[in-house]
Formats: sequence, C-alpha cells, structure tokens
Amino acid sequence: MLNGGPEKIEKIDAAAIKELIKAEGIDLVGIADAQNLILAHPARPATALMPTAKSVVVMAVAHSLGSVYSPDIMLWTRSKMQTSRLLDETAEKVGRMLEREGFLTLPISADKPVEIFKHDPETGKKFRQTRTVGFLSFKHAAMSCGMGEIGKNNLLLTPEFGPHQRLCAIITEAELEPDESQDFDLCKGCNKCVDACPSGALTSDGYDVDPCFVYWSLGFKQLPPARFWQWPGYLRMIRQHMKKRDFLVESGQTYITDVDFCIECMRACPVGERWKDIRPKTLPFQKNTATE
Ligand code: B12
Ligand code: SF4
Ligand code: SF4
Repeated sequence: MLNGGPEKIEKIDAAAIKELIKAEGIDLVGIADAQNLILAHPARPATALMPTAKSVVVMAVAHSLGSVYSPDIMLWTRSKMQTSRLLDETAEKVGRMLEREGFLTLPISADKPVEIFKHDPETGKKFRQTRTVGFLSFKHAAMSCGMGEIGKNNLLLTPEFGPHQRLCAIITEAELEPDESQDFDLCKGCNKCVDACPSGALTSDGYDVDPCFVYWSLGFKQLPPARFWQWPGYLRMIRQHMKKRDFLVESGQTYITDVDFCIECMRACPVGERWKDIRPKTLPFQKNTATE
C-alpha cells in the first residue's frame, strides 16, 4: 500500500506498479506506450503534455451499480465524485513515488478542468455550442492498453463493468512494459443506449456532442438557436424551465457537487460480466432537476 506503507518499491516495473495501484482499491489498471497511443479527434497525444513520456498508466474504478440504478441522478453524481477522488488520490501518490525514483510524472485528473473552445481552432468559426475536450482522452488511452472498446454509446466498455467505470491516467517517463490493444466484441448493437438518450445526441449514425453537452449540463433538450425563427421556441423552453427550477440554488449545488443531468447511455447498457449477479431486473426511471 502507498498509504502508510513503503515509500519505495523494490523494482519499478509494470507488474509492481499494477500491484501497488490495485492495493489502493483501483479495479482495473493497464499500461500503454506513450509514443504509440490511439488518438481521438481532436488529437491530444501524451507527448504534447510531456515530450519525454514513455508510459501512460490507465486506471479504472467501477461505479456503484446501486447509484446507477438509483431514482435520482444526484445520488450517482455524489458516488461518481468519490470514484474520481480515489482515482486522483492514487494518481497523485503514484506520481510522487515515481518522481522520488527519478521519473518525471504527470497525473491527469479523472475530472475537470478541461479545455474550452468557443471557436473551432481549425477554421476560427464560432461553434454553435461551446465544446470541451480533455487534456488526454482516457477512453482512447484505455483502448490502447487493451482495457476495452468504445461502444455505440461512445463510452468505454470493459468486459468486467461494461460502461460503468470512471477513468484516470498517469503519464510518466518510467518505461513500463505496455499491454497490447485487443479486439473485443462487447457492444451488442442492441441500441438500448440510442433509445434511452433524451437529447437525440445518440443516433444509429453515431454521437453528436452538442445536444449531449446541453442536456448533460443544463437539462435542456434544445440547442441555442442557429436561426432567427428558432428563438421563440427556445425562449418558450427556457420560460418553462424557469417556472419550476431555481437556477441560482442549482448552480450553488453544481459547484459543490458537480451535478450531472444524464447518464442514460450508460444506464441502459447491458454489458458487464461482474454485474451479472447483482444487476436489478428492471431499470427504474431516474429523475434530474429538469425532468418534467
Ligand atoms: C469533455 C467530456 C465530456 C463532454 C464532451 C464529450 C465528448 N465526447 O467530447 C460532455 C460534457 C458532453 C461529456 C458527456 C459525457 N461524459 Co464525459 N468526458 C469528457 C472528458 C473530460 C474529455 C472527453 C474527451 O476529450 N474525449 C476525447 C474526444 C476527442 O472524444 P470523442 O468522444 O471521441 O470526440 C468528441 C469530441 O472530440 C467532440 N468534438 C468533435 N470535434 C471537435 C472539435 C473541438 C475543437 C472540440 C473541443 C471537440 C470536438 O465531438 C466528438 C464526438 O463527435 C472525459 C475525460 C477524459 N479526459 O477523457 C470524460 C468522459 C469521456 N466522460 C465520461 C462520461 C461517463 C460522460 C457522460 C455519461 C456524462 C456523465 N454524466 O458522466 C456523458 C456521455 C456522453 C457520451 N455518450 O459520450 C467518462 C466515460 C467513462 C467510460 N466508461 O467511457 C469519461 C472518460 C470521464 C471519466 N473520468 O471517466 N463528457
Ligand atoms: S449523456 Fe445523456 S444526452 Fe448525452 S449521449 Fe448519453 S444519454 Fe444522450
Ligand atoms: S446499449 Fe447496446 S448498443 Fe449501446 S453500447 Fe451497450 S451494447 Fe452497445
């Protein structure tokens, strides 16, 4: 254990690092070659954050399935925060230990901050909806080390937990033996995630980040108007929300607990071996502050 345990480990190699991390309570650990990561769009290579990076250690902590199946998303959000905390604390501890051993190491948080783009960096044109991107794509890093695949719900599916895990990563100069990427066949193409998506972000054609962002962050089912004639409908929607919601009180709570409005694409997915015996038979309705 890192906490109260040895400050050093005998040997810095992949097996020892994995054992140390698992002893902290992390469910899955994989190691990817930092110079050879599968990249997303826009690309965020680990070497842009640390040119001398050799390895990316990817960690996953399973969500509480009870919170996934809870009747109010706020209960899941609180539980999610704890998974992030465990991941971030472990990343910090491992990072410090590796730096004591002489390897420059950068933990990347499971949570915010993220880069925020009002304009498309390629064309300079203003996006209809502001976009955000992580400093490193954890889903792609996890695929690089054979932890799982990206399903139709645009989330990382692992054989163990399906989409129900939180991810985090550590970039380091330590040269650790990488795990190979693997082909899985986890996504059954059942479309349960597409049918469950309340914003229309997931369709059989793929994932559209803008409607997802607006619903996930505010509970709005409409994007900001792109045309003049769309304004009356948009304002009507805002008025309806204002009638029953208190945005000031909500924002206070959001700052403290990072309240989400949606995990439907995650909840609906049946993949995940480890949940076999405890998964409830029916998925109950889960409300959020904006639910009518
Ligand atoms: C930013 C972000 C979001 C944003 C944007 C999502 C997105 N796909 O880009 C919003 C707020 C919408 C979001 C929503 C969700 N997220 Co999120 N999110 C992240 C974060 C911080 C970075 C994602 C990222 O950069 N991905 C890389 C890009 C490149 O991924 P992509 O999906 O292939 O590509 C999209 C973007 O690039 C965007 N895009 C396209 N062109 C451009 C151009 C520019 C300039 C920009 C900025 C973006 C952009 O559109 C692409 C899809 O078409 C990650 C943590 C991390 N650091 O990885 C968590 C993460 C991906 N999210 C996660 C989760 C769980 C969710 C939600 C379920 C919400 C929730 N309540 O938690 C939904 C799921 C939506 C979905 N089905 O994909 C988990 C996924 C775990 C898993 N099992 O896979 C992660 C890994 C967090 C974590 N620590 O575990 N998320
Ligand atoms: S988080 Fe909600 S809105 Fe976004 S893709 Fe998943 S189901 Fe759709
Ligand atoms: S719900 Fe079905 S289609 Fe969607 S990711 Fe899971 S297995 Fe694939």
